[in-house]
Amino acid sequence: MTITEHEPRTVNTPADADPRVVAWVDKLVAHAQPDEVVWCDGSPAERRGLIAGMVDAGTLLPLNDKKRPNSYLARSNPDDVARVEGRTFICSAKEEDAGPTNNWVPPSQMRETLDGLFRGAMRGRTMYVMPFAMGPVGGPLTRYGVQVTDSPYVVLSTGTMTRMGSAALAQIGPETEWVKCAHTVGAPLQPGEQDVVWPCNRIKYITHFPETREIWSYGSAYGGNAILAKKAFALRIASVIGQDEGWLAAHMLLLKVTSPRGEVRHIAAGFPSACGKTNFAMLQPTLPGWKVETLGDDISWIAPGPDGRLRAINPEAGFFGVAPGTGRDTNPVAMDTMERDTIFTNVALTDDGDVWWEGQTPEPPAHLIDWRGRDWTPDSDEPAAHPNARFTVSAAQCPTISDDWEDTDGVVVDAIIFGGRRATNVPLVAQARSWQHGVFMGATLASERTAAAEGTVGELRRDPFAMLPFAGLHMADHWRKWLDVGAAAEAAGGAPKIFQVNWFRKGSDGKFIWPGFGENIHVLKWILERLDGQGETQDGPFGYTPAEGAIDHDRAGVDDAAWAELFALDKASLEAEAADAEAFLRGYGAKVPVPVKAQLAQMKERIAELD
Ligand code: GTP
Ligand code: SPV
Ligand code: MN
Repeated sequence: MTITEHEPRTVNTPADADPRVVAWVDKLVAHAQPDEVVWCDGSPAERRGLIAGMVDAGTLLPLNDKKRPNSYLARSNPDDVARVEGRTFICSAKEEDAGPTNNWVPPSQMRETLDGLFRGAMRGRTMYVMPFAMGPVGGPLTRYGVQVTDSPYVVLSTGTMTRMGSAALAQIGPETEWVKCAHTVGAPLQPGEQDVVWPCNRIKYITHFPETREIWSYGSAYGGNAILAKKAFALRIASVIGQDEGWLAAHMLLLKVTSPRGEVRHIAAGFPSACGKTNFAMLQPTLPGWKVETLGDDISWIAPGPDGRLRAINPEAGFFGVAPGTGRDTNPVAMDTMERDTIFTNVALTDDGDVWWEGQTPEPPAHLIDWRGRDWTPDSDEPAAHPNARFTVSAAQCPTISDDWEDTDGVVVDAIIFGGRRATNVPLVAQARSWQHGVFMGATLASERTAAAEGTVGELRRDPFAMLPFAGLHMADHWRKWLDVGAAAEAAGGAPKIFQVNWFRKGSDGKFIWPGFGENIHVLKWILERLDGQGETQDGPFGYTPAEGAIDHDRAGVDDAAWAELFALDKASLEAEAADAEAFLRGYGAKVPVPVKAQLAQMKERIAELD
């Protein structure tokens, strides 16, 4: 790297910043050549200043303050609307450590590429330096990172999604391991050049160096591409740290459920992107006496506690939730959470200065400005909001936030659930026969593609542990770690029980059979019964499913015929399912753990037994 002479106009390096952090930032400043450097303190005043600047620049549009106080709309460049999995790289020293599911480029080659891209990339812009904590500041499971970025939108988002600022910086001492996150939108400004509202670059690189705990992101300002604390750190790099240290980074929501009898259980659930994590985390039970509270909606770090039992924290501090499909009738808690102090991205604007998206109300307004800033009416051919439009809001604002969501030791995990979008084959709910069977369920998880990433929506793909785009290592090593961590927890007195759910099975009319959302409490209730060794079951290819009468489906508005459809087993399709799982596992080669292969053999035997 050639370091050119470069003096930014102003730099406000805090006196207490760890010299290693300062040295890393200085090097980046010399290379990317920003006009100014701002170390973020995370204060409300700083946030207000950033917002004012972005309103001036046209990046944020203030919403009607009477309808939605302190809230703003951002419209991204139409080329920058979701995570770019094809442009995401794991640059481990050895290719086999990235495994077959990741794009791999030798680290030296990628460093050379990034070196070229970052050179002068921040000219004409401000570089923000954001120290942040993943987890409550000072907690034993909490980790630290520092992200530099030239996007004030990313600063605002990171300030909501993490504990960002001086308190985090104060935790980074000479012995602290911290993750280096370098981000630029890749759009330097010439002197006097007018900026655009959403600077980005058509060239995009989201790159990870697992061994050195580094993330380098170029060209995008959207979501997981740019808020590096989230998927890049809390899942990709954290899965590697967990591999080394014996804990699990999981793409899982975390909730607390309380039964009418006052039993409290904590549940982590892993569903792929846009498959219902936020909704499940905020479930409003339709059954009286039941209560669900939210600890997290996307990521859980699961680690053995001092007693050997598995405990989890939500490393994040906010929600970056899918807007379309979120309405008063489906997720009133999310609607309440975003009543104020929320940043909306790529939703539609109403004539009275509020936001709208498909599914918010049954009838669309007669006129809107769509996510691209164009006039829209119900006759328009395209949706008013982008399908991956999102809201960014502090978790503390959620009315169902659980009082233990910031417990530094985490909460004991009683059950783990996997789920995906499956129109066929997969039953509404099944319990794994064992931890190993549960790991098999997670490893072979599949889902129909959604708009949260590029690719053809609706196409089925295997998404092991809902981590396909988020594992920073060989996926089979991740499964091995799950087997080991579970075995250790069992030896220490009990691992969580594992379940699989599918809210998305479709009938012959092409509609979802199960009403979902608040009615999912029926499934949670059965899961809690199973944790107590109650709740009648029958055994089958997917494990234990509820026996006839074990779930009062009539109360959920599902008649006997529809209920049977939710659990129907079609031998030919299940044989095809197992063959597909087998081919999928073969793709992972010799690293596939023997217990996972053994579970597949068992599944095939159970399918063969069907009539
Ligand atoms: P990411 O933030 O991308 O990780 O998504 P997520 O897993 O948090 O998904 P989210 O809860 O935002 O839901 C995505 C979509 O699934 C929305 O359109 C929801 O309305 C829909 N959805 C969620 N839960 C259910 C359910 O129980 N039944 C049905 N039919 N749809 C659901
Ligand atoms: C997901 O795709 O799972 C998200 C959105 O939560 S992003 O943060 O962009 O990855
Ligand atoms: Mn979500």
